[in-house]
Amino acid sequence: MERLFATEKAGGRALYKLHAVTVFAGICLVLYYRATHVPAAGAGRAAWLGMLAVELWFGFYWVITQAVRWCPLRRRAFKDRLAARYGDRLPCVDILVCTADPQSEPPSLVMATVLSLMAYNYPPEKLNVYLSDDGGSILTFYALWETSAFAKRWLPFCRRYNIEPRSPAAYFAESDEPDDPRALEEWSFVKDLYDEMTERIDSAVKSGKVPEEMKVNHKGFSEWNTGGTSKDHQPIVQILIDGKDRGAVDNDGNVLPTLVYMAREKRPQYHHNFKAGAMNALIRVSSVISKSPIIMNVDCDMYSNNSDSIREALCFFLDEEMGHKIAFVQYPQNYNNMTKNNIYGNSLNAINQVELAGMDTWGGPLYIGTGCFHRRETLCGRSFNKDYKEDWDQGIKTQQRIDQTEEKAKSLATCTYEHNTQWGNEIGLKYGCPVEDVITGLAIHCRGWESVYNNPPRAAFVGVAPTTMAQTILQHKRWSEGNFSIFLSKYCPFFFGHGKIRLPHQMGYCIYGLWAPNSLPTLYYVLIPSLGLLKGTPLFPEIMSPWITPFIYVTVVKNIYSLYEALTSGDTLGGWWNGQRMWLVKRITSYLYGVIDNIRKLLGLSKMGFVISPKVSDEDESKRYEQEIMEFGTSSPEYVIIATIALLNLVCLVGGLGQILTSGQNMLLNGLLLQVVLCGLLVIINIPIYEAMFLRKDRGRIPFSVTLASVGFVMMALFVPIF
Ligand SMILES: *[C@@H]1O[C@H](CO)[C@@H](O)[C@H](O)[C@H]1NC(C)=O
Ligand SMILES: CC(=O)N[C@H]1CO[C@H](CO)[C@@H](O)[C@@H]1O
Repeated sequence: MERLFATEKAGGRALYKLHAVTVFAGICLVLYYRATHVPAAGAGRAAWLGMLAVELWFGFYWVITQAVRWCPLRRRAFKDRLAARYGDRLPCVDILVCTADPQSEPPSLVMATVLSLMAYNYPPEKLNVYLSDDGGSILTFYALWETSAFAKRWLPFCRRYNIEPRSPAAYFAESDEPDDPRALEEWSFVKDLYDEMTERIDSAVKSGKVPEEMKVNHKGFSEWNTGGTSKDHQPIVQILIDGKDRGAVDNDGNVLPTLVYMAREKRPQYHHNFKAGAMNALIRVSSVISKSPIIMNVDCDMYSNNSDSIREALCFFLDEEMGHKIAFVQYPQNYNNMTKNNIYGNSLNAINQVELAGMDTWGGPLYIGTGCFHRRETLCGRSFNKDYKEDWDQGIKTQQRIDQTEEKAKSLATCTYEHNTQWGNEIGLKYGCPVEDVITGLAIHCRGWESVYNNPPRAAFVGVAPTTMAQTILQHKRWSEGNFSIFLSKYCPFFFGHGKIRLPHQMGYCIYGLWAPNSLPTLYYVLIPSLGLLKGTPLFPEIMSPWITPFIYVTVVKNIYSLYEALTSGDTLGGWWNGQRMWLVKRITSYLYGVIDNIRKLLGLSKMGFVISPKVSDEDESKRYEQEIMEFGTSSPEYVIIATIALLNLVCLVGGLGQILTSGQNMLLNGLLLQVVLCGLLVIINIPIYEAMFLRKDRGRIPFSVTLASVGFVMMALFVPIF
């Protein structure tokens, strides 16, 4: 029988492996040189030993990253074959969306996402969309109510003209007016309806009030009469559209997908476990309303950019040969707010195109918490068993009264429901970690399942990238901190995965687990050689020494390869260069904070915090983002670190070169040349930082207080007797 998907090996692997072997040999030579040329006691001995330790770490981390580059896979789904074989006899799908609160995630943005999900090219009676509102806000409920009405227009419109993408916000922003006058009429009509709805939602959010007549006419709003707050309220479950109700049809008379609003109970005395808690409540609530065998989960700011994604995902689950092994199908995270040269290095291209595809070779990509299709059974703790047969027809067929269903669902969304159960541990998403998704995926892999990475040429899900420095640093702090805390916990992939998943798969997980500790060696490498240059202490081989070759070879080849990887993944040359700068910035800020917070936690000093990256930014900021000007603006400690490192390297370069030139000794230059090059590169890559400190006048510049503090730190560093 013809397969429903194809697996292809990425090309050029022999060449890649050859290159990797030579780089590895280079690393070994560098380490051998370091270990055998330690200077005698005195000046640079400690610094030299530090260099040895740092290069050992970098070498080790480089080896870890090879696991996913060794032989990446590409998957291709054949949805035509799926259609030919199954027609519309497809499983039901529950789509779970979580939103935090109407201030950081504007409801109109969330509703565009919800509409794109309702409009999937999929039998609507088999589609169920659930929105969890952790803000417990009447505004979000009101927005969803408006959406359920607008969907009656929007879904037929999508089908009639087969439009893409099916998020109205994205569609009307991207598409041109149709030429055909009849189509134009409907286009304008639907666009006006959408604009009016968005305006009503936005003004309700702005005033904080829902129109009075709405409140009296629809019983759902009475849930908010009890005077609860976002942190203290009863569970709320409202079925806005019941797909089993034959009366719920769109303007063309087609059934509508089920649409459910949920705000789980919140009480100040109970910990709510952030997004994982919301997801688990949704899994339970959906189990009494639709109980579909497939659960899809997506962030509220990530709309569907391809209405066939569900069908593509099913090609993997329903494949006769492999399907029974697959627990989840992960799509990449794509952004639509990228500037051309990607100033904050946020494209995730290398992760999307190379690393996740490389994980697929060894058992499957990580679960990244959005754009993912799961089997309900595996998410609820089932272990892999080759004899297990999934019942794809399962789903709820009984015709219970809607208010009875809602009552039952509410009882599953209370604060105390999970007490003395395995929820958050063996069942559902795991608690206690800021990247609950990764740890959940790891546990699924360790229960014997595989996962599949589907990265079609046309992005399936599109979200909003961080558009400021602060947001970027925050996002990476969360990721690096969370992954490092997994590494330090009993879930460390090397131990937890031992004997359950393959070694390269464990290594793939550790690429992210070890992001955070990279910060310390990187700090060392951008500080000590530069200071050595200023004080005339050589830390690299002399220019005429043959030992200089492996240093240059490893550095040059590694960077050429990273450039090649970036260009073939869709970055520009400028984007790669900006990515290198952000690589440095992230390592000396986000990752450093990730390490510090984990240490604090180990010492019992602080409880885990969770900060939501705001998705709204003011007009000035947006303009600078579009012009690719880095945004600072506030006096945060992380900017002090960035400014200090940049300034220190400038001082060391100028001072060091000055001494070399005035001393007139070629000897000195011979020994320090690599340090001049390293320090010089750091200065060049930091040019935008100097601009933000000294030249720019706009509000996004580095504040004077930060510059002042960094000058102070640089002075201190110059007087510390390290050498
Ligand atoms: C979304 O899909 C369209 C085709 O409808 C495609 O041209 C576009 O590149 C996709 N968006 C992203 C961000 O990839
Ligand atoms: C939050 C944000 O910056 N959104 C912007 C994303 O990009 C589109 C188009 O480029 C803008 O219209 C949004 O304002």
